[in-house]
Amino acid sequence: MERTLILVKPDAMQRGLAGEIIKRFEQRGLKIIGLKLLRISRELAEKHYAVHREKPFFESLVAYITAAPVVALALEGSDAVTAARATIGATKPSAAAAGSIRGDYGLEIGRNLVHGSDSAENGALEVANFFSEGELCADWARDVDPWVFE
Ligand code: IDP
Ligand code: MG
Repeated sequence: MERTLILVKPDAMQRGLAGEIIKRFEQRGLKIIGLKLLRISRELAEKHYAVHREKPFFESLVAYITAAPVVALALEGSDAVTAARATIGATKPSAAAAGSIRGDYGLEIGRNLVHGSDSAENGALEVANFFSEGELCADWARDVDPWVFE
C-alpha cells in the first residue's frame, strides 16, 4: 500500500471546494488515514516545496500556499500516488482533462486547487512532514476494503 499527501490549497478553501475535493478521493476508494485543517507556516512551505526553491515562481508559490488554511489528507491505497494524481489532473488546469479536479475547477497554474505527492517515496516523506504518528489512523480496516483492494 502506498501513501500520498493531498493538500486542498487556499484557493480551493476560499472557493468552498474542500468537501467536493475530498469526496472525489473518498469515492475513488482511497483510504483516509489522516485529515486536518492547518495554516501552513513559511518554514513548512519551504520544506514542502524545497525542490522548487530555485524556480522563478517560488516566492509566489510560498505566498499562495500560506495565504489561507489548507486541508491536509493522508491517503493510503494500491498505487495511491498515481491514482490521486490522475484524479487531480495536469499541473496546468487549463490543459487538465475534464473530469479531473483541476480540469473541472481551475484555469491557472498558480491557482491549481490541490497538491498530490509525485512518488511513493515522496508520499511517505510528505505524510510524515504534515502528520505525527499519533495523528494518523494507520491501521483501521474498512469493511469495504476487500471490495476495493483485490
Ligand atoms: P504539481 O503540483 O502538479 O506536482 P509541480 O511542478 O510540483 O506541480 O509544482 C508545484 C506547484 O507549484 C504547482 O502545483 C503550482 O501550484 C506551482 N507552479 C508550478 N509551476 C508553476 C509556474 O510556472 N508558475 C506558477 N506556479 C507554478
Ligand atoms: Mg509536485
